[in-house]
Amino acid sequence: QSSIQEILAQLGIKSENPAYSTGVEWAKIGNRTQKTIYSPIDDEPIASVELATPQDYEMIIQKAQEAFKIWQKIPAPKRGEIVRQIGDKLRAYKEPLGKLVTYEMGKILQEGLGEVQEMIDICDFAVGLSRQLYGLTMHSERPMHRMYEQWHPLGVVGIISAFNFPVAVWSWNAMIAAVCGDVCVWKPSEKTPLTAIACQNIIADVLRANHLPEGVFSLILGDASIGELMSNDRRVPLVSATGSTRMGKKVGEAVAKRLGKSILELGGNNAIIITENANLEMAIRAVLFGAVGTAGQRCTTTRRLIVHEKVYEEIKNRLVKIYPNLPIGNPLDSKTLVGPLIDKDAVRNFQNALQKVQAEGGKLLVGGEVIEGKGNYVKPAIVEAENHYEMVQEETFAPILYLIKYQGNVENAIAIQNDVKQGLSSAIFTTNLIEAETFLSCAGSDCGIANVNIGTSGAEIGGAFGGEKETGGGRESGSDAWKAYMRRQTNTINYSTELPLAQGIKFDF
Ligand code: UN1
Repeated sequence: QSSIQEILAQLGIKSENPAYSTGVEWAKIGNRTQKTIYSPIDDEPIASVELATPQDYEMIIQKAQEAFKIWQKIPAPKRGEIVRQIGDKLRAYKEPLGKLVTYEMGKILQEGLGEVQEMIDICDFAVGLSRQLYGLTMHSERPMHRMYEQWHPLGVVGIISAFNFPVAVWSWNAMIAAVCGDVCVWKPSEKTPLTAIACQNIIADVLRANHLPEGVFSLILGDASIGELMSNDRRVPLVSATGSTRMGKKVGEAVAKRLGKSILELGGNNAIIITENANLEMAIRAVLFGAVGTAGQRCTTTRRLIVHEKVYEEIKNRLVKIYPNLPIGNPLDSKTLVGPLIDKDAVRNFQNALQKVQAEGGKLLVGGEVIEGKGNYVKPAIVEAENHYEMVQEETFAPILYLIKYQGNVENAIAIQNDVKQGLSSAIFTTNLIEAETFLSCAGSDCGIANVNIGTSGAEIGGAFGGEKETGGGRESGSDAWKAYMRRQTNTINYSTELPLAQGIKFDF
């Protein structure tokens, strides 16, 4: 078991000499506020970082703009080659980086490593994509005219990421943006700057080896004020933000005010429907990973369980039996399945939500205790509730599962599942074709992700990731999500010696 100091050293982070971003040329100026990062595992300090000032921001944006001039002209497949090298480096650093994710964020090591695997996978995806940034050709209505579209890079892309996936979500944005010819400025969560510095170090190495300016990928550690600067900055044509709906509304509003583009990946209130035709073994396993995995801190976490009355008691009894035996503890221990929450605020939010939902009539079936001692450990809770309760309508970023009973046909379950403000992920467990297809139909789930016999969390990078309603509507990662990182240009070329007008308009003089 390597110590945190060894891991930091492997990733080029000097903990004894707090650095804003080790290895980044523009990190060496000014007096900045220092922030110590404590591990949610044991409340021990890991390292300190310095937070950026508005002057740092200014310098970084200027460097990014300069880098864009170079980067946009490099052919896309050659940009893909740089991303390939980043993917290789991530493979080499998977172990220490995955461990640092666990130390800093608290998710179990399997998930820390899984997160780095997502980064490696998106690199592979982006490398292939770098040769497939296809535009269409159309048939012109005019003779001897050619019409087609091409996709050009946008410029500087601002990425605001959350603590819960401190590195993977950035990579979905950054690697796709990079092959598209954009340069990225990344503002990670203030709670998880160290993993971000580790990534920046890895990337800086690759850029240096290829004689490229580091401004192609920049990192800025700061608080919400930096996100605000970015959102209001016309030099940042696209801001991609992951986090709470409250934060997303602020970013979205500021970006929209200047008619910029945004990709918003905000809160979820994800449900699993279990019908009377479900394979209950599979359903239970999916519920466990979805509800208590990552200690309930994924945007795709299963927050509501909508169960048919015929199987309700069985599901409830089985879960209530399993929950007290969940291995909660140090996320580095291979037997642990539930690690700590990110910080004391998260623990308080967990307690408050449980208190409020009980005041509304919710019945706490199991869990809900805070584990005394070091670290931010809680016992995942199940609450029997009704969908309209205020707390059930909210996303509490903690392991609370609301158990909701439905009667009659699957349409009733779907109506409950859709009756929230958020629209990220959803799932149904059924072996009945009609129920499954109804759930996936236009009259079914209103979420960006809808699964059959798979839980709500743990999406693959190959699909477009994101959701509807207050989840923000953005799509990241796979499929054709890349199009949001580019601007489309329609080109019509006349190779005749006439000048015919479209729509047959005559305009002779
Ligand atoms: C997030 O929680 O912000 O689908 C992203 C999942 C992961 C990503 C979650 N692939 O659970």
